[in-house]
Amino acid sequence: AKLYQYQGIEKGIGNSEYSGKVTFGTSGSAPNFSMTDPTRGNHKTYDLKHGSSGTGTLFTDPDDTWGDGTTSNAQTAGVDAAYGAQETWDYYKNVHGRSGIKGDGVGAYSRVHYGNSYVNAFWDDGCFCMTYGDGENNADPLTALDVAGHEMSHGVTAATAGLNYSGESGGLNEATSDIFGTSVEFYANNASDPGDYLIGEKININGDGTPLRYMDKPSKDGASADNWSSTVGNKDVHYSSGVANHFFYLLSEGSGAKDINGVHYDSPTFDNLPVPGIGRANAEKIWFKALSQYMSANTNYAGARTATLQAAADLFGQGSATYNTVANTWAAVNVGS
Ligand code: ASN
Ligand code: ZN
Ligand code: CA
Repeated sequence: AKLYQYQGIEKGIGNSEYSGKVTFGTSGSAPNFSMTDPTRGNHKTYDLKHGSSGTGTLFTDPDDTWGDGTTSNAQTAGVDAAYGAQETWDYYKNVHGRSGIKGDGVGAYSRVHYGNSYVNAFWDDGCFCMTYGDGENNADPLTALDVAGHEMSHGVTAATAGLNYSGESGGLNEATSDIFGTSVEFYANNASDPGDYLIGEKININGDGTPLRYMDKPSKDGASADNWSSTVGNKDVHYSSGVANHFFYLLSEGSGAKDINGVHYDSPTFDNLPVPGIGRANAEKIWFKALSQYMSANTNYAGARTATLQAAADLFGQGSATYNTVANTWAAVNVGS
């Protein structure tokens, strides 16, 4: 057996742009391999070759070694997208016991090289697929791990709470994608892209290397809300998400200054009272249970508070220290009872 085969399951070797050298699920045999992952719902990765419709062309390769780590090789963005889908699948399966986006073992698919200088990525429930542009001047594809986890998590939200994509529920929808995109990044434990509470830190989306969003203090992006107010639902959903992103950071790590994987955070609280944090793993469990069992299409921030408290009661007991910290952390972002 080849070194990169395990019990007959093909493993491609990928030279990604953002995650270094990776192994990922592929199919076939020499000289006809394809970017189809039989162990994860047959997720497939396609090359749109700058088109903007249809599925494009399934990536194929003669020797199962893909990409060269640069954008001049069209396969490279495919490697990042396939690896991101793989790690996101494994995260939901191994951490939350969910097999695929709908929990039915069915894989989505990914499309890369969408359009020309397209600076976005998106999930589309209609095609049950995610799509990635190549960024400004086609120089920085939006295929980093946290972006892939973010987009695929829109599929999970659609299949569970179904949070409407406007107002406060829209902010919760966006935050859920940032929360689980970040969780996937930590889960993957990739040396080239270690976990952080920043969104889009690898894709140079602002042209100066700064991230797209900051969970410890969302207002650092110049537009996101740190705390709830009665008008927060009027903001774009990528900014009203700040309240829940801030909640998740505080619930995971606690307030104040902290360094994690070489990144400095300094998270304030609305009332200036400190909160301790319960650890990211517990925060993820609470958010996932709240999303999949207690939130629905019109859940607002007050409803998210109730949903996470119900989840915390199920997991840790009503009135437990963890339960009380969830309540205090909502107060720390100005969401009260
Ligand atoms: N990348 C964006 C997102 O996933 C696309 C959008 O605005 N829906 O939120
Ligand atoms: Zn989103
Ligand atoms: Ca990140």
